[in-house]
Amino acid sequence: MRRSPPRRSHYAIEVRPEIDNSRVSLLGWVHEVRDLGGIKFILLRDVSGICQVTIKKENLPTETLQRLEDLGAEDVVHVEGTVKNQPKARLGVEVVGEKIEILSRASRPLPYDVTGKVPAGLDTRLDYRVLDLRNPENNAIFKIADTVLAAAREFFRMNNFIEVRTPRIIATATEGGAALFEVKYFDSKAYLAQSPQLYKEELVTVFERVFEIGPFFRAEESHTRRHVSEFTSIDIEAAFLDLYGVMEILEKLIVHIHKRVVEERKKELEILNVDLNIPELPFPRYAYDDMLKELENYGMELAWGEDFGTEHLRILGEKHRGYYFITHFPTKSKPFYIQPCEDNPEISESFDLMYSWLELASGGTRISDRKLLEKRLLEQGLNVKYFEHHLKVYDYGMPIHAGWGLGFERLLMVLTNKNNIREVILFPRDKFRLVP
Ligand code: AMO
Repeated sequence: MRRSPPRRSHYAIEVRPEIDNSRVSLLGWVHEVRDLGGIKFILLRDVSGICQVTIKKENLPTETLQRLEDLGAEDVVHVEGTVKNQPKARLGVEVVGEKIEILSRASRPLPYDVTGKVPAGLDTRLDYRVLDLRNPENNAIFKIADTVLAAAREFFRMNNFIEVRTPRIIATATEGGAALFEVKYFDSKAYLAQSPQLYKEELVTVFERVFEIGPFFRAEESHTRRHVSEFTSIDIEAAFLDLYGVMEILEKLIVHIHKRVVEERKKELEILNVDLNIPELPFPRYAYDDMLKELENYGMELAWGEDFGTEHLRILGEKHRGYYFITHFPTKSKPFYIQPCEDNPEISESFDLMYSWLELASGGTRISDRKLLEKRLLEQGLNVKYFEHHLKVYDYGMPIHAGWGLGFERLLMVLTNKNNIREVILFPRDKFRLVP
């Protein structure tokens, strides 16, 4: 019969001066171990943090002593002992261990130093990601990520959005054919979804306000610090709103997320050395044309209609440090489903949300008229036949609607002050990385 796992009485973070003299039972990993003559100093790490355990060898039976001699980093241990205030210890407290049990041994030598004392490049870190994530700084990112997702869901519920799940295996591209992953689908072929775009639009005819949080796929050829092949998108779509309505929802969501992260993840922000301020509402809004003029002032010409390249965004980001919107992009630079402005169809009811030079989200008012949508598909060289199923929905009562897609990992980069998107993805995927 298998022995039941030992019981934990406290997490490492709960070992505080207030519980001086209490008996505790701890479970976790050996973060570091030092041998100072008669005493073993162990930094014991669990999901909550790290606490110091000291074990006087003289108190231990010979058998335990022998097993303890080669205790090493990342061994899994169970410690029982008494909390003692200790001014010399980190956090002013330690556990005087009376019993220690080694539950699992890690191999020696480990290929990677979890404490971060031996610096490693990002590629090496990602090769040993599970070890890398045990470093408190790296796992702090994902505790913040957890809060961001919960805060987003909470915000959407408060604003009458319904969470939906749309297919990942699809028949037609929506965001441009180039970045599409093809998959063998029984005897034919299919694609991995680049976004929930057409489905979320169709669903506003049922639920009025929908949101989806999930992975999407782009066969990104360019190897940049902000693109990966699999990313998480936070998407909304809402009936009876235009771009301004959904921009307001987006900026309020960002503020709500900031508030929750500041409230719930103080320790993690400290570990990451991030001083997070709650941004002020409303976020500044600039038209695409204004941005072209700004670039011109910096001596950077960009032909009207062209999308901003990294070099342009870097310049704009120098001046605009926080969150801001760029609105009214040229229609030809945006996907077919974006509504052209009535008074000037060359310009569209579109926007991007930026943070400094980084694009975080894009969205806009959608075309809600079938004829216009067909025209736009043709203008973009797409085959109307492939969109027949989608176009039919427009015959069943399609209200004016708008929405956006927010790159979850890009937002995390901002919140955790990381400049490579791979740092904020547990197991990133790009052209050069498919394992681990
Ligand atoms: P777009 O293609 O601009 O718009 O994507 C929306 C947001 O998703 C993030 N993103 C990515 N993040 C990491 N790696 C990638 N390869 C990647 N591609 C996109 C970005 C981007 O701003 N359907 C529309 C949205 C809408 O209009 O509702 C769309 O997909 O943060």
